[in-house]
Formats: sequence, structure tokens, C-alpha cells
Amino acid sequence: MKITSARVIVTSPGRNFVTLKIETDQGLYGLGDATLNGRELSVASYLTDHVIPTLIGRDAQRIEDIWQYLYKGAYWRRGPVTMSAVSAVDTALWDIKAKQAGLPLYQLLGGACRDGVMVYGHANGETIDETLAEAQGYLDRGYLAIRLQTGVPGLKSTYGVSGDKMFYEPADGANPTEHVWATAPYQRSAPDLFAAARQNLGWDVHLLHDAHHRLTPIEAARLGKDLEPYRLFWLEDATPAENPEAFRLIRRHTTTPLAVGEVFNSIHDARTLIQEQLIDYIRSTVVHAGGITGLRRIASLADLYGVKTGCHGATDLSPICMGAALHFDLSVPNFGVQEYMRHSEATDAVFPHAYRFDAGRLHPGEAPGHGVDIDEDLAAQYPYERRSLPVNRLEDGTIHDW
Ligand code: EZ4
Ligand code: CO
Repeated sequence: MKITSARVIVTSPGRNFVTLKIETDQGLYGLGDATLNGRELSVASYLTDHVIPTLIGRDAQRIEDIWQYLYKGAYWRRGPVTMSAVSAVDTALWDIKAKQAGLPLYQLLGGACRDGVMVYGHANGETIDETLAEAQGYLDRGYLAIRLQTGVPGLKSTYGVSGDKMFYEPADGANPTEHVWATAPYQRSAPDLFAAARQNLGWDVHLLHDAHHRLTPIEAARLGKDLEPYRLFWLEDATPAENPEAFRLIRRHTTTPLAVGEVFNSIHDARTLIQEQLIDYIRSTVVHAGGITGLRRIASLADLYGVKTGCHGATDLSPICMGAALHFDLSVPNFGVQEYMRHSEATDAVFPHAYRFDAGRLHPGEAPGHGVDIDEDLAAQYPYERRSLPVNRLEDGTIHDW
């Protein structure tokens, strides 16, 4: 089965998405998500200018060979732009293979290991009361797991707290908006949120929290200890993970489970953290970690060390990524949880999909392939808009991790 054409579709139904469409001489096509929030056009160019010309005429069935060709053949390995492009090709090729077989993708990955995929939603608010009211709304909708983020007293804005409660969108300006951060009031107030949450929401719901790379290792160790009484499902991105050894220090001090890896793009980013059992959940997902092929390698390594998966699933990962991730989640033995920030109605209309939510779990559906399509006419009505992720400064102006 030969690849006859491939092209990149950029659309912005409320936010930017980059999609790769690969067509074959047998009339089958496949779709892959290539969205890299705030850097969308770099991946579009990487695909259009460098990858697509080398794909034409290749056998679409040789997924692993094409993965190796793009990864090793680039010479310049890894990095988010390269790996988002590799991921998009890989996802589109798995989509084609499953359509050719007439099967939902999870059947090609070994079949279902579970009946549905537990997801977590995002509850946030300026105050603890507001956050808990949002969390109650998720419980009413049947969610089994909820991430809680709340405003830090004295700070104008806080990561994870948004005006639009359902569709958190951090990329809110053409150039980066600037936030002010202070760790001390955050450290003092975060445990209060979870104390109140356990009082109000009880102990049956899984509670999660994202520190979004803002703490030093010793600060993260302190927060992990302070949160222990509230039995979190996980504390995410406690400290930046470029230095995996930093997690040794956190691990020495706390039994709060740790999750890392939404910004990782390779198994090598995750290797030390997994092999030294410094984390409990690996957050990498289809679009940034080398597609289904890359992610399966990471999950297999993680399984050896008792580390579970917890795929990133924010609104900037398109429904195509979500659909593909759900097939992976359903089939992988060491699944943990899947993040699920719902997409806007406009986004869902551009990307019709087979996955469905029921009683706190998502199922990818039974459509052949990954089950997510694109309405190209509708997509064309939403031209690209330049958007950047914010930056953070400390109160004295020093740039800090966002
Ligand atoms: O900041 O996806 O856990 N989720 C997150 C997200 C990320 C965005 C960045 O594009 O941390 O909100
Ligand atoms: Co995160």
C-alpha cells in the first residue's frame, strides 16, 4: 500500500491544532495530531518541508521502519518539534493499518485490558470554595478522579485557574502574557485545599494536583509531605525534570505518588526516572512522545518497574491525540489514568470522533482506525491565530519556571 500524498491541516476552532493527513493508493487515509502548543507552525514546516517529500511512494504498512527512518534518518534526534512530527506520521500510519484490518486500533495493540479508561477532570477556582463547587460538578457527572487547582492568596493569577471552567487555555496571548509567582504562599495554601476537599468530597474520589514545574526539589519534598494526610492519587511535575536525579531527593522524603513527563518526547527523557523508580506515573502521550510506537516502548519499560501510565490530555492535544491515546490506554497492561479536559463544541465539530464518556471512564469506540476524523471544510473556516504560552516571573522580576 503506497503513500500517494500527505498534507498538513492547520485549524483554530478556538485554539490551534495541527493535523497530518496521509493518503494511500488504496483509498484509505490516516490522521495524526502534530500540535505543539505555542510552536504549531514549526511542526507544520518540519512536516511539509522535510518529512512529507520523503514519505511519498513509501509502503504505508511499514510503520516501525518509517519511525526508524524519520528518527535515525534525521541525524538530529529527539526534541519536541521533531518528535511531534514523527508522532503525527506514526499515528496516521497506525490509523491506516487498523482501517485496513477493519478493526479499532486497540485490537491491533493486543486487545482490551479493561472495559474503559478512567479519566480525570480539572476543577479550579480563585478560592477553595469555588474549586470545591467545581469538583462537586465533576462528581455529579460521574467522574472518579479530579485534579484540583486553586488561586494562591496574594497572587493575581495562578497556573490552572481559568475564567472558562471547562476549557482551560493557558496560551492566551499572541506574545506570552507575564504571570507573577511566589512559592511561599503556594506552599502554605496548597495543603488547605486538600484538607477542605477531603472534608467536602470524601475519600472515595481520586484527587490530583499539578505543581507545574515551580518547586525546587526540597520544596517539592516539603509539599509532598504536607499533602500525605490527604492521600493524593498524584502530585504532578513537582520540579522541572531535565535533571531526573532531583527526584531522588523528593522520593527520600515523601510517599505522595509522583507523576512527570508531559513535556518529554523520548524514552531517554524517562529512563532514569523509571529505572530508579523515582516516579509512579509517566505522563507522556501520543503526540509528543513518538506516537503509538514511541509510547508503547516507554510503557513497556515502565511496566518492568511498577510505573503506570497517565497520559497528558489537556485541550491543546487534539481529539486525534485523545482518540489514539484511548486505544493505547485500553490496551496497555500498566494503565493508570488518562487526563481528559473536554474540547469545545467548535473543536468537537471539526474533529468528529467515536470515543465516548460514561460513568467516569472513556472508551475509544469500535470504529476502524483510531476513530477520529477531520471535517476539512469546517477546519478551513478557522484560520491559524498566533498564540503563546505564558511566562512566569518572581516578585522581583526574575524569570521562573512556568
Ligand atoms: O500546561 O498542556 O497537566 N496539564 C498541563 C497543561 C499544560 C499545557 C501546555 O500546553 O500541565 O495545562
Ligand atoms: Co501538567
